[in-house]
Amino acid sequence: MSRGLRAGILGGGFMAQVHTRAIRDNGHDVVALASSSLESGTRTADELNIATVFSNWQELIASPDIDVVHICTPNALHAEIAIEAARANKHIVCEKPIAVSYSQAAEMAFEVEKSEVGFAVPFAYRFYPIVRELRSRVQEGQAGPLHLIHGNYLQDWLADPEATNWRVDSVSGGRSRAFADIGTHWCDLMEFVSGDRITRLIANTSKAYEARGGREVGTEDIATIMFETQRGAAGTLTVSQVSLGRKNQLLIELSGSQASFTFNQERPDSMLIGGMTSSQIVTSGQETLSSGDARRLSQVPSGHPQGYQDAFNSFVADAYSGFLGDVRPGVPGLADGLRSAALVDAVLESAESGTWVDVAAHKQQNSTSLLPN
Ligand code: NAI
Ligand code: SOE
Repeated sequence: MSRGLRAGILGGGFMAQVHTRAIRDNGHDVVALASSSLESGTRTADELNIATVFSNWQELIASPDIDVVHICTPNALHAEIAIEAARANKHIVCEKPIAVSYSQAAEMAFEVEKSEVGFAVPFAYRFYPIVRELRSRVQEGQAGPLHLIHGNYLQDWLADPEATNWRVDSVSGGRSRAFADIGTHWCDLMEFVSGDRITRLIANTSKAYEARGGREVGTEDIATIMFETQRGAAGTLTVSQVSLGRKNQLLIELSGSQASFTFNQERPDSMLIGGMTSSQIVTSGQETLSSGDARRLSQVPSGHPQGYQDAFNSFVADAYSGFLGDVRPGVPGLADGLRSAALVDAVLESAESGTWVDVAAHKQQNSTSLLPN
């Protein structure tokens, strides 16, 4: 007999697969799926061995047999679905970005908080053991005060002018593409490991191509951002989905007075600690990880790499544990989704105005009247 929660998956693409594997890995059940049509949903459900298919997301949410709804649809649907799931009293795992504007995210947050259901957003890169190790060392002061934070998130899957996807369309994907799709991962991870926050930024966005597949492109391929943090670090971030040869290079470097710490998502089992007279590569493993939280997430013997799906499995383990009342550290939730939406709005506003934008002030201006103070 199952000991777990009963999950329903919305969407039938890449993330439907990743979420399904992670839920099952943790001993929970994937009981139903709904995608864009009954036909496509049935195809995916057959592939993933999911017993029940609903013809649309509304029917899945209404089912009394589901405890947790996983929102893996295109971005524009996230907020509307999450609001309905909260009203139906289901726990929610909502893909990033949680909404396509800060005001929409805030409206969703209000409904979720009112219903008191659990909510988690898969900023799954937080769940590599080495990320927790880096976080622990930086936050206990091994880098010293940080004076520079920089890095990039580079991909090339849209480098071909004919390549396209629903993310390119501002209606399905939202007004920001490269930054909302991947820049948000970088910002979440950087703020998570550093314990610092971006307070103001100036951004430039650009397109490699004006049209793709004969359709005008309304979203950016590239975002370059200069920022300042609460504790006074200077920062830069380059985001691109058109950088040939770069598949998923999320790279963060934190430079302080004592050391620099570097993490590269394409080599997630190690980090570089840079010093004046020598530098050190710290690899993941029970002997090398000093943080209890990092060791907790390390599931294989030293020398065996843990990858993206493992990180995602750990995310689901900790999110579900919270849904069941045992809250674990570092699970990205509603506040992190909202924070991310505020950054997207700030980047778009700065790119349009060409001026520095204060992220906190921006957030206040765009709050809806629905939000509690
Ligand atoms: P995808 O294009 O592979 O899949 C999207 C699915 O949604 C498709 O099966 C499509 O048929 C379905 N869909 C469209 N309209 C629908 C509707 N009305 N009702 C139900 N299903 C509908 O996209 P992918 O890569 O799976 O991305 C989904 C979401 O996950 C996005 O928001 C994306 O930002 C996020 N994502 C997050 C990642 C992470 O590491 N946290 C990694 C990849 C994507
Ligand atoms: C595509 O850019 C994508 O799948 C993003 O949507 C994910 O969030 C990122 O983790 C990997 O790339």
